[in-house]
Amino acid sequence: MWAVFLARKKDDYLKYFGDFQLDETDAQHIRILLYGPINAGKSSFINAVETILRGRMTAQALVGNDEFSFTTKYRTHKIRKEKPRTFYPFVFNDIMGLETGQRRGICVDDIKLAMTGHLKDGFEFNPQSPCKSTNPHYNKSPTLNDRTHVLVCVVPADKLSIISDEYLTKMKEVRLAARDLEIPQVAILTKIDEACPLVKADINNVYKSKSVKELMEKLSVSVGVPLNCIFPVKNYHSEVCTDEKIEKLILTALKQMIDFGEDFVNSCTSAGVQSVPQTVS
Ligand SMILES: Nc1nc2c(ncn2[C@@H]2O[C@H](COP(=O)(O)OP(=O)(O)OP(=O)(O)O)[C@@H](O)[C@H]2O)c(=O)[nH]1
Ligand SMILES: [Mg+2]
Repeated sequence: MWAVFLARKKDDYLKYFGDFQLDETDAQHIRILLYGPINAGKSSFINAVETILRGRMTAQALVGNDEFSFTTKYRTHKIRKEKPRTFYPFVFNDIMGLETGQRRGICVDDIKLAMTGHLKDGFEFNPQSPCKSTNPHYNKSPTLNDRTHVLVCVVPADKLSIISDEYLTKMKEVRLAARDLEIPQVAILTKIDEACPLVKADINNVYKSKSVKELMEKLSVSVGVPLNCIFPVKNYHSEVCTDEKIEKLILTALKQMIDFGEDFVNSCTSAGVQSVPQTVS
């Protein structure tokens, strides 16, 4: 599978994304929501995609390295195209990270509200309690455009072997809610450079690395995402210039997200799904 995906050239991907348009659907863009433990590389992934598509280093999503989630607000990240005032027809939602323990990290209910389109941009996450319908950032009547079209589980490879059951339970709750909403799911395994010295030395070794393969299998079992929907990536984090080998892994993951999102938006449009369920269990 790897060989097939990665045989594509970076320029082929850039052309594909540059030309990509949604059919006549009830949504103007594909909305991709990233969730996962704190420090997993959610914000960095968004920055990496923007860096690649814009051809220069960017840092739209703020990146941290703390024991608390660095991202505290619900934000939609759009990516500008070369032509002024034009954007790619896909957007990313960045959210606070999950943490273990009660009242720490994002409330799982807020992730469900994000998936159903009930959160407005700028909502400040509060680990103590989820967004209430009286909050000014609560969207009372979300449309297909506001809801999540692809859910991405982001897990760091270097922490996967010590990830606690508590994290997995929270992640399972999100996953089951997404399943009930029929939202397609993808997982990305970040920080593969930190998990395997061979990969750190040369990112091309990702195809040969036994430990990356084992981590992907473990992730598949842990979060219930099929192996062919799990993508190992290394985000830009210490680099000061771009690297095509890193980029191809990220573009491969992005392509899958866009394909899944397009199918979902098309099927919602043909089924006439404009408004969304008010709650998910
Ligand atoms: N080595 C390595 N470091 C990474 C990678 N991705 C992200 N990082 C680093 O990991 C740290 C956390 O990254 P973020 O993107 O802020 O993670 P996050 O999931 O958004 O974290 P919160 O917003 O706090 O939940 C930063 O120091 C990043 O530079 C990666 O693929 N490899
Ligand atoms: Mg973040």
